[in-house]
Amino acid sequence: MKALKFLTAAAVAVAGFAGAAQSETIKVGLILPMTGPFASTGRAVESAAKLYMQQHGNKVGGHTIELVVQDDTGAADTTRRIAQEMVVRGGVKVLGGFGLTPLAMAAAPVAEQAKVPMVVMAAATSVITTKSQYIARTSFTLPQAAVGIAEWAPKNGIKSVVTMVSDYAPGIDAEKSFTEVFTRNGGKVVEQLRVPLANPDFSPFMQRVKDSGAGALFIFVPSGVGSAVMKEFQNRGLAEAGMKLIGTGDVVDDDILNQMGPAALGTVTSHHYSAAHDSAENKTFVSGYKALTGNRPNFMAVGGYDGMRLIYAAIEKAGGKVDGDSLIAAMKGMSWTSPRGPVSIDPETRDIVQNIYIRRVEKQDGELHNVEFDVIKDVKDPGKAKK
Ligand code: VNL
Repeated sequence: MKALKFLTAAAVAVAGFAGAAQSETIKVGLILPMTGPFASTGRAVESAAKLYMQQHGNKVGGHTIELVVQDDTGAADTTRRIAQEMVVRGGVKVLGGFGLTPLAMAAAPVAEQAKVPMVVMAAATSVITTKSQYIARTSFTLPQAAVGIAEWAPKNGIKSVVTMVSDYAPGIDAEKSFTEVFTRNGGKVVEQLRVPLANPDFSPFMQRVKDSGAGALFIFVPSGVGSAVMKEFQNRGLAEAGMKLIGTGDVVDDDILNQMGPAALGTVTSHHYSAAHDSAENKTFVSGYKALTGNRPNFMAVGGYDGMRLIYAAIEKAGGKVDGDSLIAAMKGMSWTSPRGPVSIDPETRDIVQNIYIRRVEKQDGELHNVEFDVIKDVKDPGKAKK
């Protein structure tokens, strides 16, 4: 042991003489909604990032990683102020987190001006990664997730749909891309409803859905809100009226799915992550996350876990350099096996390329799960092609 330590020290000294970068403490600053209505997203991303560090240690490429987490409470002006403080005074080398689209948009100019990489681990509107050359994403985009169910539904007896989305950027992304692909495949969208993001009351909207006589409701609500949707879907007797429930996977969040009860059974969604995904990597992830938090990881958690992985791998690949240009260059084209399946960072858009799975809520071993039954492989964000 002593000899080994001596050797390591000697190796570092030689590397130093050869002009290699000095060993540094690299601060990674996560900005997340840790309180407020979207605190579940902040907690999921933070826990998963910590799990990644627990499993992989805090030494990368000769450097020491230090994680700093700050709460923006879900307020965009706070996100921007924290981002500024972190890079100007806090010595943060990489920004991460970003629970919702308006929060990511507020921080983007800071990343751009400071030339600091910004890893979006949760927010999912297509346009975010176009706001700075320093942004990469490990979550997903709504167009990416929505296309799967938009293709599946018309082939499986669903011909007419009412769409219901939260009235802000990712909801509009989901509504547009679902409608476009569903219609192109012979489906008909009979009504488009937009529900306020803050304190939504779903009951009058559900009544309109019921009265529409459509075959299914397509829904997007952000992570954490699905239980309220399920409750109203049940209260208004929509399932009894023959209405199917489809959507992106945000509505059947794995961390709260079990509490949704029988109303959630049979819901078919398309998404990039299910806690029930059958792979060795996912089993390790799920059991580690459960041991750390007592709960199942959801799709927000996998975004945080892979976000840390991307940062670690970039630091390693950049060969000791820790400036923003070297790190973002290292992230481009990076590929790995995530708990969700194979993923890569598109070198042109810096957005994640990943499988989108079609899943149905089923009861297995007394618990509700999003059981994957079909897959569309290596999906790039379809939202980018049109811009
Ligand atoms: C966003 C998109 C947020 C999908 C979400 O949950 C979500 C966003 C907080 O981009 O604001 O599930």
